Amino acid sequence: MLTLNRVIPMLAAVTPGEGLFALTAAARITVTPETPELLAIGGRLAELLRPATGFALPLTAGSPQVPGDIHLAITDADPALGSEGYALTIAADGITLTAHRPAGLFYGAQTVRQLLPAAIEQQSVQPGPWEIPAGTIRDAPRFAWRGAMLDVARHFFSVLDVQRYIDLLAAYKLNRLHLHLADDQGWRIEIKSWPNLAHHGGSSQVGGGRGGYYTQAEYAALVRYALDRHIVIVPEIDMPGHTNAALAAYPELNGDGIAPPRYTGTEVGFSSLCTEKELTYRFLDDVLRELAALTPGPYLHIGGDEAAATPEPAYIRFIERVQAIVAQHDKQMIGWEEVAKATLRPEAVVQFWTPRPEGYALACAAAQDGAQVILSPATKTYLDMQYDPTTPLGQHWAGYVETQAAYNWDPTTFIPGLPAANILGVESPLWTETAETFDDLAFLAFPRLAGHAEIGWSPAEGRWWEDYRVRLAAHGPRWDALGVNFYRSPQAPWTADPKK
Ligand code: TNX
Repeated sequence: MLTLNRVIPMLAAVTPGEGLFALTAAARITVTPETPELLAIGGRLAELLRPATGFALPLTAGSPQVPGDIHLAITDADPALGSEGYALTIAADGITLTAHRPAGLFYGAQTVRQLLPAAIEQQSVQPGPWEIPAGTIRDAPRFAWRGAMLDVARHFFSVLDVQRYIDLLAAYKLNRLHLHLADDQGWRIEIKSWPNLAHHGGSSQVGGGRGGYYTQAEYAALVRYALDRHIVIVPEIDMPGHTNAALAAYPELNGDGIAPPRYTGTEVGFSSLCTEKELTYRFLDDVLRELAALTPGPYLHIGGDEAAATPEPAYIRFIERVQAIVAQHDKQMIGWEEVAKATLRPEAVVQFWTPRPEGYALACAAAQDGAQVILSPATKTYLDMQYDPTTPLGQHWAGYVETQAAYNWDPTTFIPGLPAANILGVESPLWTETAETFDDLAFLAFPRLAGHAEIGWSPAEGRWWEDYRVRLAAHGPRWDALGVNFYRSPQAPWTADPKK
């Protein structure tokens, strides 16, 4: 079925045209101006389209467009497209993609990919034809923050697994990957000044497996890989609670100076850094300095959730000291909603997760301090919630979250009294107490994450479930082609036809 109404996230504006564009063996991908960044974006589009088409799709710079080409250009003509928007003209004689900034071209290329039949995702040559109906598209995101969080602490995931997840996020125009790098069960990032964090703290995980950690070189490569796909990695070291792995590695961080055993269960709220020792703040200064040096993005996430083992006055003093350390390293602090118990600096970002009166109050208190709020309501965005009582993975402390429930909500009306101006965007956390393999991650994330991507990108007007579920179903063959182990929710009319 030839239609422009097949893209997730839903396009902001579409005007159908006459006829169609057919990608043929003669097509080239051209870019102007000739910069390494644009050549990289054009090159990535060519790499996506070559395996299934079998076409050469040579990349050329600066050359005038020949009929049949896909042309990518940065222009000043339409600054209203902003830093991530793009315009796309699809006509019988070619495709023209323009944007104000490179990120827009990257997202426009994802749209071209999705407008082609699902068979474009296959890794072997398919028959085609490779047609897109003519029309014009103008598309830009609603929210600046369109994120996913991956918990690599409860279970460790390899660099390759994280890269694969990044590729899927990029296909849905997400732009932040928050990595939950430390928790009770494991510490996952090499810190050179405190090496036992990774060596000992990294050697456990839920259920007692080997765990693991990223060397700084591996982590830097992940940051680069994500940036090449216009995704900023946001590192989180959770504190003062969720710290058993660090406390096991360095006994002096404990109030009593005695290291606890490593922890492989799934309870929360029992551990705390000693907030009264100066050593704790020297330790955090070292950790955050090394992390800041690995982080080109502006944010450091310090967790701050579920600190049940830290008395509240001590917790508040702790958060206020840590936010000063983050600022000394020229970063903006992000914390889970509990950090709003402290007086926050105006550049702070608060991540809402508890859809209960306390959570709403903390989000509103944060906004009153001038903070921006990321919405991660557990009842909608927690990818570790079971879809229904029969789901073999996940938990249900926030309820069951089926595909429609995950999709049917709006960030600006979700928290009563939170001004829209304080909403930075949406993020979908994937906690991994029950997820051990990439297939487990994929099953919990898809299809719900696609709906969250649409909530973060698409205009609220015109977005509705009955239309979405049909578009969603057409992504099933794409995920099949990519080997993504998605959940075939009974709520969407899945099809197996890769021509769709
Ligand atoms: C709550 S959400 C947590 C995590 C758990 C998750 C499981 C949040 C800030 N804390 O420690 O992994 O629930 O759903």
